[in-house]
Amino acid sequence: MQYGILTFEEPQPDISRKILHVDMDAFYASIEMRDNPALRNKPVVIARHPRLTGGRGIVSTCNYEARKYGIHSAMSAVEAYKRCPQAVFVPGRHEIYRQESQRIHAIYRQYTDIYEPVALDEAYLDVTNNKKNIQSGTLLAKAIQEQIFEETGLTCSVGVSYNKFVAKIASDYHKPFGITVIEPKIAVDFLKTLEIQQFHGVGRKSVPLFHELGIYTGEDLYQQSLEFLMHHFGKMGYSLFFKVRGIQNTPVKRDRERKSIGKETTLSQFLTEEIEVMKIFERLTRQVAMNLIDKQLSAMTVTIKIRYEDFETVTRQMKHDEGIQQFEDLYPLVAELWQMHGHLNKSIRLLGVSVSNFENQTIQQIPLLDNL
Ligand code: TTP
Ligand code: MG
Repeated sequence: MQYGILTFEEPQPDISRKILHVDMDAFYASIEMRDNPALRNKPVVIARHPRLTGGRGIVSTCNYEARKYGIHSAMSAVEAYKRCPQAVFVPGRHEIYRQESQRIHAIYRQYTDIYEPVALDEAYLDVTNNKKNIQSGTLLAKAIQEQIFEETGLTCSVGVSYNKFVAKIASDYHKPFGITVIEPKIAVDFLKTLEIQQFHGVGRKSVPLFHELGIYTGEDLYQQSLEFLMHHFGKMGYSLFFKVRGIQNTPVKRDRERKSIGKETTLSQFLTEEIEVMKIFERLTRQVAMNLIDKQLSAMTVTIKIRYEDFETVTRQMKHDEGIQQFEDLYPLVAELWQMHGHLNKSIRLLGVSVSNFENQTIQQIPLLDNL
């Protein structure tokens, strides 16, 4: 098969699997409405009121009523207030959101052991061979949706397809409380109808770049050669070329199989000051710790990565006797690794923090579930 100057064997989608993507509807906001009926018919924004924070603060999410005013996640709370002054601002209760997430994960485990949590409210399930012996993806999706509703009072939307990418787009297609099934034979036609920003991985920043190149829809994307997409978008272009053809064969990864969790950042301005380095390490460590908590994992090994201006790259790791999950436990180790192995004789272009060597999790989950 010829794509521009690059030649490949004809790639084939793997259509042997049945994958569900489950995503809770307005997750934090729905929990708040469930627990406080007075909020139910009002626009609800999960953020501290801008009056209480001197204007700082970011919207975590909002209910569907508030979305009618154009409010969305990651917007400043001040902007949300401008768009809808009568909205009720509710500060987040993260411990409760985590507990609900645990309950939902316990439901997934009744259907399959092959599930991959992506965020607190979102997971992929491989149900090709499921514990309920239900063949139909649609019936499975209905059963999970109903069980989650009965046990938690919360609604979710489910995408059903043969790969993770299509299932994720499908779960977003009919929200809230929707089920969207995309069979292999209609997948490419379905993908062609989408807007470019609906392709997972195309971030807000890159949308204008696609538009400049005349790519507005899946159909436009489909018309481009692999060479062209790689030239303009590198690795993302490569992956999109196949995704728009319905090809994405990465399996649903069980957490147990996950080898490491990490975050790294390439710095637009090289670092020359210790205080800047520590600030970045702190941010990366926070993100890694959040990820560990979301996935209910504890790690025994911590690694830092430093890439200097001349591309010399140093990775150093430290083992700990017990599993670590919290930022407060992780950060001192990161700082120590930096003190022992880092220097600023040259400026720094990239920093990374990762954790690996996970402890067995089943033991940790029992007390959490018992509390419910
Ligand atoms: P999402 O699934 O992106 O959003 P949602 O569940 O609130 O709404 P939707 O019905 O569109 O799926 O995120 C899940 C939760 O993660 C969300 O309730 C709050 C939190 N979150 C943040 O804290 N910050 C963010 O920027 C985003 C996107 C989500
Ligand atoms: Mg959601």
